[in-house]
Amino acid sequence: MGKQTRREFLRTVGSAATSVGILSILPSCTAIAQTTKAKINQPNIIFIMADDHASHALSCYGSKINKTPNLDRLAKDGMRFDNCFCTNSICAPSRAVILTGKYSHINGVIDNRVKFDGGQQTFPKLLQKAGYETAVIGKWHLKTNPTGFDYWNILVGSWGQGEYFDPLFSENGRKKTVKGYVTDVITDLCLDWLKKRKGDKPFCLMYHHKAPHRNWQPDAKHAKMYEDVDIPEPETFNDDYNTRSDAARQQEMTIEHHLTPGALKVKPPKNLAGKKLKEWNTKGVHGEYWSPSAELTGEALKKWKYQRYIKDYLRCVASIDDNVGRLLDYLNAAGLAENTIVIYTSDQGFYLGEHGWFDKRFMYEESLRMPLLVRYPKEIKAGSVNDDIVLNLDFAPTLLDFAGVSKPADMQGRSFRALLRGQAPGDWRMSMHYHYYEYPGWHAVKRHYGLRTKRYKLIHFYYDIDAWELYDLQKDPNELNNVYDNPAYADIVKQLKAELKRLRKQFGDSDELLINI
Ligand SMILES: [Ca+2]
Repeated sequence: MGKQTRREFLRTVGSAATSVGILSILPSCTAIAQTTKAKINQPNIIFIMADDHASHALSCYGSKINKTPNLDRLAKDGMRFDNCFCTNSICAPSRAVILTGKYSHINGVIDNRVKFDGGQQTFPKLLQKAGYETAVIGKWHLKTNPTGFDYWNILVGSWGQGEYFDPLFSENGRKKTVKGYVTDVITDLCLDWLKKRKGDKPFCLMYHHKAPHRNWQPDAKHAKMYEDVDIPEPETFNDDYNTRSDAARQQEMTIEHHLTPGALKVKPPKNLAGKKLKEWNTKGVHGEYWSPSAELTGEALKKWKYQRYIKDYLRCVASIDDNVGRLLDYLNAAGLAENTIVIYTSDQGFYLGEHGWFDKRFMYEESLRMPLLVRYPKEIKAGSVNDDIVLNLDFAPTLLDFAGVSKPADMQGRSFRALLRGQAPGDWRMSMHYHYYEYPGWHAVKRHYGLRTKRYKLIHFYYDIDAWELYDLQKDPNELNNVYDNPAYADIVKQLKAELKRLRKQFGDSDELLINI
């Protein structure tokens, strides 16, 4: 490779990426100068977030295993983002990034064990100052009470995860059990709040589902969906991790070995019940499993577990789809659809059997990618698609931009309002930085950080390992072939490492933090 500037290099490595997977059919955005800011109209905002809903379980993203007609309405009437990524693929950290517009090592929530410092700056607080009425209803999961909201009603049972049936809420600090199925209940509470609002302030409602988080309990309405069919297994279901580092081999999130009895919702055989459940409940050890019947072992048992898992996951998604449909119908009926930005996303992606896994955490595509659909008829062309790299880090500055609030200097994301208008700025990012910390911990995914461009992904696993991986997403969209040690990629590795170093410096991440966090 000859001498290139950094941006030239990133353009080169990004230019071929539109042939990756579903991106091959998408138009690429033309970079044009940003237009003059529109006259300030403060639109309403409804920010819908699911928990663990992978983009490949939405039909508007080309799902091969389910249909989501109501969520697809948002894609049909708005914009679908195909390269929206999270900066740390796990629940509480992603939520903290969204609220603050800052990386985990800056906002403090590096993993699910840390309490969120609600005293810090968040975008709902800034919206309040700008005249918005704000509310959060549903899953919060940040271990401290919400701040910056005029009204909050959050799930507090099961350590903040909430229950699927008759969930326990805290309404502005008052605990109350609400009868019903959690996805219906959260939607009912949102509709009640919308209907009872008084005054003429613009509003921002954060409508946060628990589903489809484990343990994937469907409601009666969807309990028999997929009963008579087999859900196809993904292409990489039997990945042998042959070219990877030990991080992939030493995790504990396989369908085959690590789905717990609680997650599968099966009872162990009588003679094993006491021993197994005691181990799982008291130690978090879930390394021993039993067959649903004496005949199922090995591959047959893995297949059975996958069907058991994925069907309940998709049934939970179906309920979200129905309920988002109810909300969209209400917005139409109330005349709110035109001046309300509706966003649908998930705190991160999820493995739906890819690489033999469930759960998230790794920087590989299925958990790195977030679904992101945005509808706002006043500025977004119906049915549009964007493949620029946007991040959960950008949500706060984007929403502030719509509210006419300048981005605070310490906020690390960038508004993608111009992308929503179909006008990609010429200097939009060509790469993103990722960092996962929760190790040692649940599912044993080793600490790692990395860089993703449109074509390449470079990952460094560290802590009790020192291993690099490189994937050429153009040639290897399923990330099965680690080419880090392939001499043909030596130049690419060098340049990607330089870019990774630049981004880590820009965002205040450092080797010192790797040791001290
Ligand atoms: Ca999650």
